[in-house]
Amino acid sequence: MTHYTGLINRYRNRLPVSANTRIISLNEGNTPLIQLQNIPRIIGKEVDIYVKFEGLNPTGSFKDRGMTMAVTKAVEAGSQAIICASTGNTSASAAAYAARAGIKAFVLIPEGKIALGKLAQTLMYDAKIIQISGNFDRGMTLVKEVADHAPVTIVNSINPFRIDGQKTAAFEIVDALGFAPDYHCLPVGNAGNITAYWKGYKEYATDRVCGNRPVMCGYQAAGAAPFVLGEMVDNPETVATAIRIGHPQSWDFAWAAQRESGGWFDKFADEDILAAQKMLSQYEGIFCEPASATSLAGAMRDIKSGKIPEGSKIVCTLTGNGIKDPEIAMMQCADAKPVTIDASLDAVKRAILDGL
Ligand code: AN7
Repeated sequence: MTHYTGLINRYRNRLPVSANTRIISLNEGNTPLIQLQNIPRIIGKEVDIYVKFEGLNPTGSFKDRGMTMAVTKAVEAGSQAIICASTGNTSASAAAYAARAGIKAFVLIPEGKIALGKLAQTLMYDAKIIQISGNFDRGMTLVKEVADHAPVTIVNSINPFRIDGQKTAAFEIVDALGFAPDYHCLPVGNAGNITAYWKGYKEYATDRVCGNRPVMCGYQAAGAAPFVLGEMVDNPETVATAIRIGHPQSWDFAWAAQRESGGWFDKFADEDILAAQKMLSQYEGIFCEPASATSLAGAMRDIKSGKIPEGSKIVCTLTGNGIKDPEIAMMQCADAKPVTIDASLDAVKRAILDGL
């Protein structure tokens, strides 16, 4: 048994690094693929649903896969600073990997629209946080402009090394199952991740590591659903702040993934997203952030309708950890406040009897 040292070392022969490259890693990747046991029964269909729990990466989201590559290559090129626009997770990840590398991270975030945990961790990693009175899309535009005028490397997913790192999630799924799933469901915001998964699955299929490729199903929040509407959205709104994005950068790549895989895009009301997040916590013991639950909301709807037929093997990516957004969780559980009792044996006994 060798010590796991991150996805670049694991998939080195499929990534653009050399023997001399200094790898900037926090041992990201190698996340669990967990088969759901109760939800298929609840929805009453014979399907195998697996979740790829990316919330167990070092900073709590899938962004770490792309960031280990992007920061490794930035450092290799001699960069002293990285920059990104973010709805929260990219900024947290960039900040952590910059800290690890000993370089500076500048992050542009929409003021008041970042989940509390993401802000807290980004502060702790000591990034230079620049809040803007505008949304992610505006931040992305500014980042692209400023990179022409300042010595900073962009680490948003327009950086192709991000996509290379993130494609390893598809490798891990195939390596774990021995085949690619029939359907791969994931939330879509800036559309880097759907691009990366499709790249990974195609690469493995081309090299005959697996014989099949999944149908790619991209799910969005109803208020931020440019792929469902077929056009950019200027004022995206959703409770799932991670995917509050109206002008996705990987527009053409995501459409190619949909077309080539025979897949589709769909959208979900905030209530449906939050209901899926609660179900996953309550019935499976898996706490993801709201945006991540969009993948399960989509899978459940399409399984129930038969669009995804019985007998299918389905993987849902859970992109981020629920602990990142404690305010949404407390809001969801507002009616389930803890009971407060006397610190006596009798009172505890009564509380247990009441709760059984
Ligand atoms: C939990 O952090 O864009 O479609 O700036 O944090 O690849 O953008 C986050 C995106 C899904 C969407 N789930 O992925 C950012 C950012 C979570 C996310 C997405 C994000 P992409």
